[in-house]
Amino acid sequence: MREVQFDGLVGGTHNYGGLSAGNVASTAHGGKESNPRGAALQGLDKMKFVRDLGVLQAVFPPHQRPHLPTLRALGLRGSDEEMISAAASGDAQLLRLASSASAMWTANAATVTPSCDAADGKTHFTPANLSEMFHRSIEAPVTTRLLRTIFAGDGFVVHDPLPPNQFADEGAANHTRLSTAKGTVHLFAWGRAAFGKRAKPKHYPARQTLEASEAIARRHQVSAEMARFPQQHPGGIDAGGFHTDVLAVGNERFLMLHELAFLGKNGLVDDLKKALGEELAVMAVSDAELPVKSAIAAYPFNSQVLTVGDGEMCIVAPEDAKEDPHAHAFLEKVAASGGPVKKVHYLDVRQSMHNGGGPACLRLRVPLSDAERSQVASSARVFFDEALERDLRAWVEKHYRDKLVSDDLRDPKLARETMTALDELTKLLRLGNLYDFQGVASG
Ligand code: SUG
Repeated sequence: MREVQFDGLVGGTHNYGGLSAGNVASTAHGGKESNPRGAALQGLDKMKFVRDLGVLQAVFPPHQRPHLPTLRALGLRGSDEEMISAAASGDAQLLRLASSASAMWTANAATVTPSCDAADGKTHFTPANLSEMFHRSIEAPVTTRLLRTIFAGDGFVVHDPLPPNQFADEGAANHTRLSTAKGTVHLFAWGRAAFGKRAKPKHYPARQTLEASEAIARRHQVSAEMARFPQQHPGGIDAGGFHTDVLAVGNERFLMLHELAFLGKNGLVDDLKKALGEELAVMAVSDAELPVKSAIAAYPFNSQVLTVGDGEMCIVAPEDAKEDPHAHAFLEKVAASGGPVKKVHYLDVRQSMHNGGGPACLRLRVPLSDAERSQVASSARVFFDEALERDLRAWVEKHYRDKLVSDDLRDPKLARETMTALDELTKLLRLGNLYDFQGVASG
């Protein structure tokens, strides 16, 4: 088994819409100018960096934005241009909701269970319904279609997204797989219980429900011995830790976490040590050492922890974490601790960070065996080799704007530009028709 990092290509409408309550970067940057081309190139630079570490890297395409079928579903009528103009009336909220490039954060695309952990021996995917945030909920149908196109072989099961609301699901951002010689544990974390009384945050929304996490473990056939359902700390969510991966990250025999990542952290760590043995290396940090404010602003936990050879690991962190003294000191301490992580690399993904998405948000981890990987490669050109990198850079340079403010979303030419770009991209990636504007029916 080797893990493939599936990064989301940033979409041509990447903008700061201020759409995600509880995500402090999204709120703080709402209305500011964005740079879609710069954002897409930062994403490609990260993919190249990760590939050059010897890690398998692949891409998912962006979604169609503005999403005209959504505008139509919300009662707008007429030509594309007329709908865009109607959606832009007033404070243009409908247009912003339909225009977010949020599918770039593929950690929220799905939860993935490797075939070695599922009772039926298949790789399971549940596309996230993202039902807590309207602008994200509209990603689910295209994500499902995309996963079914890419993972079409017999060894894969792509489920339907869970039903919404009480089964609100945010995908792999709340899921962590840990594994040692002694065993494997899946942490299916959640922020609120839809039924029954549990602690909840006071200020910000808790997005994922316990019921959703339990349903995923069941449909993915993860045994009760392997599954754990820790709760995100309500205080962590209220500080801006809307997803688990904002305050914790794990990989194989390594876990690093902030004290406000999970409720009952100490009990959880004890339980993990029991299940996984002394091989498990845990780096937990207190709020006194790394204030949660720094963790939220600089995203040291929203890093990729990558196995780069012979069990050795490195961390790919956002550059912001180098600039924050607390976050920097903590990451460097992790690398010097004698544990599996030997080095921290800092990359600039600020265009994404300003919407609350660090390196970990930008990728979906898909562990695949050689045989499973060959089933993927035969149907689509998604593996990020040098030739694909060259083609994608040229594609971005050709189609993307380098400046976008809220008012630009009103420009019907922008919608056309993105459709032209995506039409070309589906050919380049050999994905066939994927989008509604290509004649594929919604739903
Ligand atoms: O869902 N931001 C995303 C960021 C997702 C981060 N993902 C992980 N932590 N895995 C979100 O809040 C902001 C869009 C805007 O405001 O324009 C946004 O959707």
